[in-house]
Amino acid sequence: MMKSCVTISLVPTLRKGPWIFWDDLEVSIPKAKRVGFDAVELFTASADAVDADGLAELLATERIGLAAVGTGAGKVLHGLSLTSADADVRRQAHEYITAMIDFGARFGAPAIIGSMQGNVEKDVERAQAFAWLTGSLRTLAEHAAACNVTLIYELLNRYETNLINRLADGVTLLEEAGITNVKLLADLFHMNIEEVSIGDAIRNAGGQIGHVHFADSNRRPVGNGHMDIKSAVAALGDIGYSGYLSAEALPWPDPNRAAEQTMRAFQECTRSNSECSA
Ligand code: LER
Ligand code: MN
Repeated sequence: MMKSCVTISLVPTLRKGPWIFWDDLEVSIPKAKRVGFDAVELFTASADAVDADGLAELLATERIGLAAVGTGAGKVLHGLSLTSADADVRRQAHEYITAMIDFGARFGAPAIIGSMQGNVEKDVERAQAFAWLTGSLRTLAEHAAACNVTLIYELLNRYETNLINRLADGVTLLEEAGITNVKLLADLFHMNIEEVSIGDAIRNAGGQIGHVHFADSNRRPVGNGHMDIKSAVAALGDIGYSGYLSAEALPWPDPNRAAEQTMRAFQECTRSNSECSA
């Protein structure tokens, strides 16, 4: 059975970003629970920006899970990337993600590598950028395995990375490099831009999918765009996906209504694919 999740960003300087809740954890975690979510996904400035003991207490009190932790702030706030031409930046990116893996692992939550994968930078050979990327994914995945969590690698659209953009290329990348303990993140917003068929892409990636970002074509909460969410969720059903549909979407028209709309869409789509009209 698929599970519901909602994102919380604790980085006020990124207000325009695609995260539903923005308040302190003391406010947003109880709100997420009230709306009915199974879990929250956190986007934080760094691993030490959150009081882990306080978070543990809140999650236990509200009886809600931590589904995943994002690492994108490493790039957007701190300028780090696993494929930077600068070896020191790559090393810091590695350390930053390692700390996020450790932070999430305390809660059984995997870390997500999205923006931190970076780009093939000017004057860097494409093969070199991929060697850095796969080398890092391998080492970070081994560290994650030692912490009993997987590592999540997210395919982003072409306006965010020039590495790879489609699920099938993610599957090939991991297979060819022989990397294990990494699952792919299917972000429906990115997929809407890059995939020929969202349903086919999901079915072909199958068990390699470990997390889903649940958003509509315009990145608003599902039901506010032209995404054929029914066929996307049907494809996830076909592959037996039992992970999270995590609302990484714009808080439109406001966080509370965005959360409620997401929950309505989630319930309709997972109750019975044939009834899904979101
Ligand atoms: C991160 O999950 C993502 O989807 C990127 O587009 C960052 O905004
Ligand atoms: Mn995403």
